[in-house]
Amino acid sequence: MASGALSAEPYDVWQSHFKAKALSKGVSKSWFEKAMSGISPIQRVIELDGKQPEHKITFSTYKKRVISQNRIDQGRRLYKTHYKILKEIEGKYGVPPQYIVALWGIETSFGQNTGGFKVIPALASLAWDGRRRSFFETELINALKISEAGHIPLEKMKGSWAGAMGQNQFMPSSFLQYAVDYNGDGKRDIWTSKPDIFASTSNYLNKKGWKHDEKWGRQVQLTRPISPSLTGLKVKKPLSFWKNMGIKTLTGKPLPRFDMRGSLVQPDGAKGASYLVYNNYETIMDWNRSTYFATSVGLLADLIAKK
Ligand SMILES: [Ca+2]
Repeated sequence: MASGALSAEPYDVWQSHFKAKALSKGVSKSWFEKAMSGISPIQRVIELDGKQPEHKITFSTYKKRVISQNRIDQGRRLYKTHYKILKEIEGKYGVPPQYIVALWGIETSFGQNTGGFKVIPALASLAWDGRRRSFFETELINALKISEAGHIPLEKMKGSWAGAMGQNQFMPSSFLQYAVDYNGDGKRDIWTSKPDIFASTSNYLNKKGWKHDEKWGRQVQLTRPISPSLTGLKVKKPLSFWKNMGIKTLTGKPLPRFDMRGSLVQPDGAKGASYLVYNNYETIMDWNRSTYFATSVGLLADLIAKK
């Protein structure tokens, strides 16, 4: 048994119970036997799942790490390289290219770091281990369906230790709901096809409510202190309200007079940077429920699109 594992049940016993579930959800017997043959729990995956969360770093430190100059430069280059297809995809899903490139950069360094774990054995390890069994069993059934449908060969179906797949790190459930075969070859290939990767990310954001004519938010300047009770995503106020509270743009200009509501986010508290964020920010948080993540995607997107 892998060290640190929670499961009291031998792997084979779990797999035979799981097989009945997977077959009842529509995975064929022959595919299950092919895809699940020879799997034994991956110790590294169990270890990573059991790791205590790291001491929380500040947003300021996180931001330096995630929005490095190298990443900005690469993002700008790739934005130009793929601009035509990204604009075409924007026409269909309404998400501007810079956001797609920023998410791609932050998730996998533009596809250079997609995770080296085979998705099905990794998910099987997590499902057997049992810390979040029902979640991982569902994701494993979804992964079996995706592979059975032929979107990607088993040996190329790779992702993070926790099952986030391909260049945009979709969990199998997100893949089934949002992945798109944009290049029309019959496969939804988020591992190697740029059109499929970009369109899948765009489709996800579109379905989660992306507003084409709005930005994500912006860094702002506070000209006087604001009560902590007014900060955070639960408080949504019209821009005129924030203007009256003394909030200006970073360069000291008045906030635009759009009829929009926003929230004031201070990832490092009142002493750190302040951001006024809109609807699209919360759409990014549907992707990853972290203000660090969402703010960085927005900032990187702005830097990538900057002329
Ligand atoms: Ca395709």
